[in-house]
Amino acid sequence: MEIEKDKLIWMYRTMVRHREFEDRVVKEFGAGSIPGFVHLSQGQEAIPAGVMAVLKPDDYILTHHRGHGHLVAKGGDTAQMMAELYGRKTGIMKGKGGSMHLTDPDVGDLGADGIVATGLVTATGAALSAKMKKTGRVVVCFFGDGCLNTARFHEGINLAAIWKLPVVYLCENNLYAESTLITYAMKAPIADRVASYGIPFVSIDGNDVVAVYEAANDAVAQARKGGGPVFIEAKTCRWRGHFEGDPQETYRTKETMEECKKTDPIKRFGKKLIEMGVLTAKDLDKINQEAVSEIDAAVKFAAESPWPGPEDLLADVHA
Ligand SMILES: Cc1ncc(C[n+]2csc(CCOP(=O)(O)OP(=O)(O)O)c2C)c(N)n1
Ligand SMILES: [Mg+2]
Repeated sequence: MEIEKDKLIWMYRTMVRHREFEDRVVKEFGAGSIPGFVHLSQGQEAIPAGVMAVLKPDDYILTHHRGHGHLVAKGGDTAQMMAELYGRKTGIMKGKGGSMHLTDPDVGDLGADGIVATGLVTATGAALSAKMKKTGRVVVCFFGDGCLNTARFHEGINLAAIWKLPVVYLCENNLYAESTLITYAMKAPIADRVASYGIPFVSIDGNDVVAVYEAANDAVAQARKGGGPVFIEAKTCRWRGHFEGDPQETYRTKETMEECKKTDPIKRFGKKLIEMGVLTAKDLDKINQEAVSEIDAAVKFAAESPWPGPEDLLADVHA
């Protein structure tokens, strides 16, 4: 499949911005500037970049606790996102949601959720609304392998399948749910489980942004033309602990983690772009530098922003 040059460059830049945002979060969290829990997705950058390169601005996504990259790729403002992680009033959710609940309906991100697998039912609802209102929108639901054994997985996908809703289920299979290896939690292959819902299943290398783009392109096209849901398994690797501070040594070895880092989707795609003659090494450096400047500015904005005041306590609270 031929992918336009601008799109290839956009995907590279998006992965780099995602990585830079999170690398900086590691530092700021370590320095004590970011409160609460933080879950990072370094190593998984090809998935949001490849999918979002296919979606239209008003298509919807649902994400999860590891959702920084999805919002970066969907068009979220990194300064407001960083301010949200800092818990500041200027944050994308006025400092009340934090890292696990980044949501920005203005760019079509209907929300992340700290409750595992919530997005699977919300996405089905969003897709039902798109179908009933004939908006032509497609919904992509990002979720982890840890959601495969929840009731919401069954309820969400089954309903979308029988009603032929315009939704793509994108399983980011990084092999772990916290410390639990997928082979411990699940006996049947994912493909068999999906087959029981009667919808198409495709499994791809989720660290290859072009493979992600191509799979998403086919799935979104099928959903948009009324063909119903598609399930994509994107195999990937979580570079850091389940949460920042997770020591990991009780459930995976140093060697496993080293192996995992060999799959760097950004290095791999950068090399490919140079080979294809799309960009030079100098161009890649420039993109990296621009991302560093963007995130520097985001951190400065967050650090200088005010905290919410007592007057904000009951605002946006509904009874
Ligand atoms: C309903 C529910 N059960 C348990 C948890 C605790 N928990 C948080 S993340 C997580 C694992 C999620 O794994 P996965 O879906 O594979 O996503 P990943 O963290 O690998 O990105 C669990 C069990 C939770 N947040 N919500
Ligand atoms: Mg997982």
